[in-house]
Amino acid sequence: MEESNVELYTSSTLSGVKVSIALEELGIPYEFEHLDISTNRQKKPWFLEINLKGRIPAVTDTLADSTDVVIFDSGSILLYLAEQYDKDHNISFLVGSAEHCEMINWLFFQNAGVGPMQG
Ligand SMILES: N[C@@H](CCC(=O)N[C@@H](CS)C(=O)NCC(=O)O)C(=O)O
Repeated sequence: MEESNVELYTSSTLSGVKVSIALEELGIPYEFEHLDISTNRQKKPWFLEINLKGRIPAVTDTLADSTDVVIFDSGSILLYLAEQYDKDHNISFLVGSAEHCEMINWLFFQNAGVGPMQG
C-alpha cells in the first residue's frame, strides 16, 4: 500500500458512496468529512476552496513529490484512486488492456450519461 494522506468530503448520495466503496475496497486509510447537503454545507467558503463547484464528492491527497492535490467528480476520483493506489489491479485494469478500454467506456457512460439523467 502506498502512503496515503487522503481526505474524503462526501455525503450518502449515489455519487458520494461510490468513492467510499472504492476507498474501502482498496483498503486506503483516509479521513472523512461528512457534508450534509440538505444544510448546504457544500457551499461554505472553506469547501469552495476545495471544490469550486460546491458539490460532493471531493478528495484531497498528497502526491509522492509532496504536491497537494484536489480531485473532484466521482469518475475523476475513481480513476485517481485506481492509478495511485490500485497497483495490483484489484478494482481496475492495466492501462492499455482491452479490459481498461471497457472500464473507461462504462465509467464515462455512468458519469456522463446515466448519472446526470438521474439528477
Ligand atoms: N458528476 C458529479 C455529480 C456531483 C453532484 O451533483 N453531487 C451532488 C450530490 S450527488 C451535490 O453535491 N449536490 C449538492 C449541490 O449541487 O449543491 C459526480 O459524479 O461527482
